Amino acid sequence: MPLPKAELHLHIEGTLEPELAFALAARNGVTLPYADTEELRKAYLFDDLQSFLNLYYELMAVLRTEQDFADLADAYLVRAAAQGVRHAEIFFDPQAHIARGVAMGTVVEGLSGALARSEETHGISTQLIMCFLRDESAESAMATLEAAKPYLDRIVGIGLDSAEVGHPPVKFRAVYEAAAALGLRRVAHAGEEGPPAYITEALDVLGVERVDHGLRCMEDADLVERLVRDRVPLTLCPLSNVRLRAVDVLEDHPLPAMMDAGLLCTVNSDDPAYFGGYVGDTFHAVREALGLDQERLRELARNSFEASFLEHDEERRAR
Ligand code: ES4
Ligand code: ZN
Repeated sequence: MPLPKAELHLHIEGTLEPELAFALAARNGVTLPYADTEELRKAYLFDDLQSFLNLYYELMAVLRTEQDFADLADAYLVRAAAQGVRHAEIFFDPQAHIARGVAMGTVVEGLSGALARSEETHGISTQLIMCFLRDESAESAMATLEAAKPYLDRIVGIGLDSAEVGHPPVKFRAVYEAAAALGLRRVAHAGEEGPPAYITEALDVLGVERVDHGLRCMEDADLVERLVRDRVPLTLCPLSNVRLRAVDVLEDHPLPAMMDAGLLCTVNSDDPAYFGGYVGDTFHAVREALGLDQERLRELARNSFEASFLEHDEERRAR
């Protein structure tokens, strides 16, 4: 039995497996620039975040209808259930779909339709977190929040993703303020490729209650002290860090040092179709590569519930 866990850093578009991509391409009459799944898999060699994002956005062309988004979410939930996931807080990137002519409503109705059946079918409670693309403008983010207003009953919070360097958190101050006023929870990717100052800024300017990645906090001792003191959760994604070359090899990942420092670390899969594993696979990989013992793995699983948006009684039921 895999450890019960919550997954807090998962881009639903990053769960698009090659087989489903080709099936949806056929269903929608979309031509992909790859002959077959084997050729597509050969493209999964990345130099950095941007080289991954190029493929990630390209493959989204196959997602067109409500049913496509529901099928995508269902496929993820089946895999997540098998890996011990009891609760999932799921990112989606509406701007990447709206830019292709797919309406906000199509995306949210499709995803939320599948998620509404998840507790019963898969034993997984879920939340949706809407992310803004930080390499798009602040105005576009604000328009996206506006477009989401009819659907806020199905969106627990907002996040910030895509190309980090050159797009500091402060660029999104206004939209985070507007989201807070609407009662939305706030998280942001920071310190994946960007500097530790982006983590500090996400806390101070955007008011985030959880930091996605946060890997590079280790370069700033004062920041580490603050994150430990305030028990700010970090949603680490070790397999992603290796594939996107933020760390050379998994054996060099700072996760053990981060746990030793007292940081509230969680382990997540990010874009599991692209980075070689779902969250249970990730637990297995860090155990093998970093020599984490069972107690440490249990601590990571416990942390995932503490860091989640579940209330305490829901949290107890989930684990
Ligand atoms: C992402 Cl690994 C990562 N970083 C930033 N943005 C993303 N969107 C999807 N995966
Ligand atoms: Zn991510």
